[in-house]
Amino acid sequence: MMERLLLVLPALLACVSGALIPEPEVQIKVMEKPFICRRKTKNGDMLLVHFEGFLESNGTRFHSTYADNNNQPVWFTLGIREAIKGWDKGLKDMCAGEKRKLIVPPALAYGKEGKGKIPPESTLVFDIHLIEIRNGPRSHESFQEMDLNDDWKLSKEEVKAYLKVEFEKHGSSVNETHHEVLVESIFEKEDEDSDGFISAREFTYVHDEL
Ligand SMILES: *[C@@H]1O[C@H](CO)[C@@H](O)[C@H](O)[C@H]1NC(C)=O
Ligand SMILES: *[C@@H]1O[C@H](CO)[C@@H](O)[C@H](O)[C@H]1NC(C)=O
Ligand SMILES: [Ca+2]
Ligand SMILES: [Ca+2]
Repeated sequence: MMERLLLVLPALLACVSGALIPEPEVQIKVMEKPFICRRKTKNGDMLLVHFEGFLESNGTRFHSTYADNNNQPVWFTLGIREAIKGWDKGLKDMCAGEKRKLIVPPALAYGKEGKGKIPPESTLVFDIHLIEIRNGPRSHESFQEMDLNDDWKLSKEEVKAYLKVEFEKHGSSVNETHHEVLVESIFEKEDEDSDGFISAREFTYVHDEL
């Protein structure tokens, strides 16, 4: 009986304190919104962003993609804790071309430890310009794009055709042998029931790497 109680106690406490202590929030200010918004960001999307990050305490800039990254924006996948929690919370429902200012409390940034130029318990301010949104590799849209004959499963030919286009998009030359090997290794991992196709379920299922 006591053991059981000990097991549920933490859950109960979490409920109670959750009700009393408000979750830390990201403050979002929309600075600029484009006229046309074809789609808004959602978890799993890949976002190309320019950004500058400042310490709220004294305004020191700790990073800028303009100044510190040769003016190159960076890719970031939304909703998978790739950067700080504050970004996952603060960059949803955003349009390409939109500019936002995020004010991120330490609990959603680098917390008690801090990181590099960022001291412990720092509130951070980000100016973020979203340049482009792309479907993440596991999105529904990516699957439909790859499934050329709409039978809700991906054949090796379909995966190969997709890789070819992706490689060409990024300016890499296409090496047939290399692609065969790549496709085989993808199927080894993703085709769980080994029927020679990647089903929609097998595709969407997120493996440990995320
Ligand atoms: C701002 O604060 C950081 C961290 O405490 C410190 O390293 C930096 O020297 C400060 N800059 C100015 C201009 O006061
Ligand atoms: C293609 O890739 C394979 C293995 O990755 C490599 O051995 C071969 O030399 C490559 N061929 C060309 C033409 O680049
Ligand atoms: Ca298919
Ligand atoms: Ca399968």
